Amino acid sequence: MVNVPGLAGAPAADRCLVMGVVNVTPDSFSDGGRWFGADTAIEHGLEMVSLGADIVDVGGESTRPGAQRVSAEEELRRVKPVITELVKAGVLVSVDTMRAQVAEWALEAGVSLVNDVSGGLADPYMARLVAKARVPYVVVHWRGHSHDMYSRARYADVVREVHDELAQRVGAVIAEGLDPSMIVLDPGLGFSKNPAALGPEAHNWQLLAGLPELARIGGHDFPVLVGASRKRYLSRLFDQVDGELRPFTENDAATVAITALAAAAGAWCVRVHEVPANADAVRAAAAYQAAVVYRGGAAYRAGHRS
Ligand code: PMM
Repeated sequence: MVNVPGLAGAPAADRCLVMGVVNVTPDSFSDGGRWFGADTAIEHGLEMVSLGADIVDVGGESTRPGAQRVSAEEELRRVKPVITELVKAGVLVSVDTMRAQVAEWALEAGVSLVNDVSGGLADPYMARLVAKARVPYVVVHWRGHSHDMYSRARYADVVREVHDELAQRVGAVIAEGLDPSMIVLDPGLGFSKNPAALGPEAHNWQLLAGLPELARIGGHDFPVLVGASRKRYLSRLFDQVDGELRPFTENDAATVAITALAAAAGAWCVRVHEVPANADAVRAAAAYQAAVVYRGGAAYRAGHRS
């Protein structure tokens, strides 16, 4: 696993970290409306920490497929009280925003990380702002805003193209002053990706299978964040009832399976809605990884004895 040395206050990363999601929105597809009020959102963030979240990711703009944008003022109105109180309580907070204006306020309020689902493409001022603040920056693979993102889900080789587009973004944000050790990559599961479960169009699954390949850019292994939780491509694994996809809230067990697989593949962090089972899964994956390393050493030692 690749660490992020710039994330002050993070636990020693001998395992994949768990980022709990607080969407302060009325319409996010996975938990829309549940944490829309500031008080419930704050309570939920604190509860997630008590259940094992290492970081709490606070966002005020829904990016579900088809979503229209909200104004910067509305986004700020939603996140301000939540970020303020969580930082005050000593929580490691990240802000989930595509806007430099929102990130700037959040950095002054004490967030430890900026999570930008547009990878710096939505706002030309974002990368320079984060560079100046010297905090980690999550660069997510993105091809455009949510209102028509499925029309852009066209790939000949999804892993190669997402890798190359992320590499371009890495070059661009470094040119804006980002320290390479502060960059975290994210394949952007669900963002301009086909939710198919099988075949050449199963973009999300291929990206999960290609994590180490995605993260290696210019001979350097970047830390990877995986946001698989509850997304539509998980619902597609299960039979439809009356032509309806299974509700996203029923995808938590499948999410835990992805967490274990991603953590075993070396992911730095997983972004999830339900913390406890995922917190268990990253610990199980760490023990599994340690045993793989131990077995490798045992085989090596046995080879030297014979
Ligand atoms: N997905 C969503 C929002 N923010 N951030 C990162 N880094 N990676 C993601 O995959 C991601 C994200 C959308 O999901 P939600 O509406 O369930 O929060």
